[in-house]
Amino acid sequence: MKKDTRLILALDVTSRERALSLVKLLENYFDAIKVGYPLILAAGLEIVRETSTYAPVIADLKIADIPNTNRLICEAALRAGAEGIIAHAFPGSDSLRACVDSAACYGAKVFAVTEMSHPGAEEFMAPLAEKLASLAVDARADGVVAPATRPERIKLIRSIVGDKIIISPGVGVQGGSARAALEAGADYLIVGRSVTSSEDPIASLKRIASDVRNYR
Ligand code: BMP
Repeated sequence: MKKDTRLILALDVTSRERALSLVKLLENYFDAIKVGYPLILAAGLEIVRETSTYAPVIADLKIADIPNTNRLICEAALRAGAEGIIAHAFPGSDSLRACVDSAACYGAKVFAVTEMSHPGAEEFMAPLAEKLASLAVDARADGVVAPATRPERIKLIRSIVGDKIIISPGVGVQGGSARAALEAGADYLIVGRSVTSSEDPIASLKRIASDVRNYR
């Protein structure tokens, strides 16, 4: 995954046509596409392959099951062309390792969720986030997901994961700032609705891209 724009487009739309028109329109302005349940359930897993012709696709299935089921889910997404997988760390090291092992067979990356970006994540996830980040390191995940809405937590998680890739959602609609997340140590920002729901998606994405450029 190139690190050029440092932006990952969260393609949370619910039609194949809208998804493909957005990625065609915006393809020069992001480094990867994140496809999750809203689009896969609406358009089918084949949408992973279709969108992967524009940029590497991270399948955000937030996989959280026993190791064997995790492996089966990963293999389905990887066979469909995903180059990255998002898995939860909380089911434990054996479950996360099943994802890492499956991804390794396809040369793909695994990102483990540490603390999510929404307010409710403070109830259960935040108190465990440091342990989840360590677990991601021990399981040899390639990277972690950490909240742009709480840059101080990105900083803390960076101190635990070293040079692993940090991808950070929560910029824009959820209130996070691109600059603060990058300063705290995020490698990539995940941006969704502030672009996909915008009347002018190119202008919106360019605005965020210029925040990223100014940060450098
Ligand atoms: P938006 O920019 O529209 O808020 O979208 C953020 C994207 O990142 C969504 O796809 C959401 O599911 C995902 N996400 C998140 O917002 N917080 C997390 O902690 C983890 C996520 O994957």
